[in-house]
Amino acid sequence: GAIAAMSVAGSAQAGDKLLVGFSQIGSESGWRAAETKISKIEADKRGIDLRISDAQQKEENQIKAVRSFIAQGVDAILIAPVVATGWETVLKEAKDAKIPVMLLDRGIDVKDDSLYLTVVRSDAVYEGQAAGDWLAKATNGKCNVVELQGTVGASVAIDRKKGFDKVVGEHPQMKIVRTQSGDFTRAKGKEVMESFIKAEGGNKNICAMYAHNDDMAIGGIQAIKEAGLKPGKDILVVSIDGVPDIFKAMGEGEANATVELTPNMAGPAFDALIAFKTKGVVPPKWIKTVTKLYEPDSARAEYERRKDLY
Ligand code: GYE
Repeated sequence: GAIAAMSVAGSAQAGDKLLVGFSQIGSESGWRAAETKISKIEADKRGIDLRISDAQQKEENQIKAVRSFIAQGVDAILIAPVVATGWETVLKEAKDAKIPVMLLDRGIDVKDDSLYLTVVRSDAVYEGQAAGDWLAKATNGKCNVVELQGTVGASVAIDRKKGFDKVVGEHPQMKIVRTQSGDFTRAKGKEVMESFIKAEGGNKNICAMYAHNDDMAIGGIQAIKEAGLKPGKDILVVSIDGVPDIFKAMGEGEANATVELTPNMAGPAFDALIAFKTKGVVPPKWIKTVTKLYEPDSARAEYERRKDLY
């Protein structure tokens, strides 16, 4: 409340700190690990006491964590929602306890959007579209694509598919020949890509691999290599996140483009929370972060810029 807000303004006294609980999804990707790391740094910068709970990819664990944060009487709750549905009940509990909830990096489907204060996330439909536009341009709109989808039911997987599908729909000779979830992990990305290559008997019918995140792309690159093919050449590689390892792969000619989104979602959330608590400023419902596509020309420099941050 008001006392906590004062400490944020600078009159630091033990016990006055804002206490924030963060239900994090897990550590499925390099992007996720970076987000967790940066959340701690951003909390420290603002004198916020941040408690992070790792849900290991399970919504039921997130619901338990939220209930535990409510019981602890935290000043606010951050949730990176693993899937979009199933949040109404627990968010109602937080609302009844007058604890503001802020969503990070993924959206949710709820009828009543007063169940959360704001969501800080990028535009994932745009990301899918940017990846698709890049590929359409690189292939003159003629390409058979295999798609590695993110976690089933995650807003980012749904949206990154939607954006990409839109571009495919605009190009009669662009087609998604196979699509499956690789759950945003390297290991599953590799497994799924192996099965795609096997099913297609090599790369005859595959022009490109589109992965909903870089980690799955990196797993997929490994599968392409093990099949005796050249990633980035025999099969083009386009993905989303902008983690150091994909810039490395691009520098080595094994990946062709990545669509970067910032892993600093907590910083803007904390700023909005402080403004809300101290001045009653109601944030916009969606705090949109910036997205940018990178190609191999800048890969080495971009790798250097990021390698210590992640
Ligand atoms: O792109 C992926 C992670 O929700 C934006 O989740 C996030 C996504 C990110 O596992 O790597």
